[in-house]
Amino acid sequence: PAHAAPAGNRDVIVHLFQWRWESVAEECESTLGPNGFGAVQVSPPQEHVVLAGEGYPWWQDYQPVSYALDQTRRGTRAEFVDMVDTCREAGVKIYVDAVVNHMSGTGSVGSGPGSAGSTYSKYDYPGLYQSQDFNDCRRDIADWNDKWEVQHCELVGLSDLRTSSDHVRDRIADYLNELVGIGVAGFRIDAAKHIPEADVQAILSRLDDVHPDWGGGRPYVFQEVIADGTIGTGSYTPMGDVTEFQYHRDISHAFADGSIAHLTGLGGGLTPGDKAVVFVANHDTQRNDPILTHADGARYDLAQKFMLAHPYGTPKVMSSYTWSGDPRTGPPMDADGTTRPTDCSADRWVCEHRAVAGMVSFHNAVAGQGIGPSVTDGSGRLAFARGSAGYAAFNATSSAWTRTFTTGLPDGTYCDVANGTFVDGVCDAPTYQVSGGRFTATVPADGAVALHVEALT
Ligand code: LAG
Ligand code: CA
Repeated sequence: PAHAAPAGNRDVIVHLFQWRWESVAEECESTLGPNGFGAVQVSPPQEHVVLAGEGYPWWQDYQPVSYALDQTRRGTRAEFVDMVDTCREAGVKIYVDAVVNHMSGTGSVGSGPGSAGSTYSKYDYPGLYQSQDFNDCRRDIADWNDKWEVQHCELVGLSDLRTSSDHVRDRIADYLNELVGIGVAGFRIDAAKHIPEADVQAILSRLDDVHPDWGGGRPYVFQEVIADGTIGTGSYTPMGDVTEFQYHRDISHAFADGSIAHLTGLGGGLTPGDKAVVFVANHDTQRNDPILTHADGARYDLAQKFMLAHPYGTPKVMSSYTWSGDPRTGPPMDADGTTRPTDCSADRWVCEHRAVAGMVSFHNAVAGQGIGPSVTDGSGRLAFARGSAGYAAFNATSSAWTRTFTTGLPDGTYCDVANGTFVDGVCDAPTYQVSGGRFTATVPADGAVALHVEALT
């Protein structure tokens, strides 16, 4: 690789939502590896429905019609394999979004050739699943307070797999193990709450160990569980990590409201941090229930930077594309619905992960350090130490914040990784002098300053 991958703990996930495989590979080499990202969550790689009549929406991916990897709107199987190899060489894992609760729904077409040409209709996927492989409750989930319904009826009309059956468990495991064989290191389990816990357990127990470059061992798994009074994250933590949606609501409201002074305690009372995947926004919340998203600009970037500075949870950074009006709008695409390569300075790609790339180095450098001491100034400003390894200040107000901060940092000249990157010893950001443990900074409106011991210039 062109850059030496930073050593140490690398667990930060970036969701390159809807990116082509070749674009993910380029980003691993140019940006993700050098800045210390741990993994990319890629969009679902299995064959999916093709909904020309609806303008090729992004959510085609969440309606599998076979587990063929060749091909999706994002590229061929060969391009997928090349992406996994290229990213691994750059020190970056690939986590696949595994859509295994269901197959297709009725949608605008109830049958058809899928993206790789397979014939199918709802409840009938030749050579893979037939009618007996789907649960008997062939209607939408109606009573979300009834756990059995949530797990055995249909989520937005999607044919619900009979995951209690060995045949279904084996086919899902075959699919996931094909990906592990290619070098995929982990999975997001889509709609995990809709799969009975024992079925998730039975599927995961069939998985092979990951590539030796990742140390062998079980694939990393995080389960999408939108906890409610009926099903909590604790039901799924025995099988792996879980998404913590309350964290998303807490951090997003705090930054949206400019009320962040209390956030040293963020995550208290939620899923234990070593089991929680945390995020400011995801591809669903940014559409269905937006609190703070890429559309909010600097304040949103600030929240993602804070997430990377705070010790709770495994951070998942969002990388989006914009749409106007209809949230079903797919990514930049050709006339036939094939996704276009990402160009962060063109089309509708936002690439907000690049604005926070330097903070990934902060997250990695301060791993294992506690939070504090901290200082505040009103409700919109908060600064804290991460032991003697790092110090970060956040200003969620519309005016600059100038003060002298007392840190545990050794004296020296530090790269401000909140406002640029530190790669191969090169600081592409302002620098600050720490002397006697103290430094004076002007933290910009809706901005941050962050110093750590692995970015001494
Ligand atoms: C998820 N997690 O549990 C995904 O994060 C979410 O993005 C998926 O919904 C959902 N579960 C199923 O995997 C997305 C769209 C839905 C879309 C669905 C299937 O948000 O709007 O449903 O993917 O493509 C669409 C239509 C529905 C229709 C359904 C079946 O919007 O009206 O009933 O397709 O035809
Ligand atoms: Ca189910």
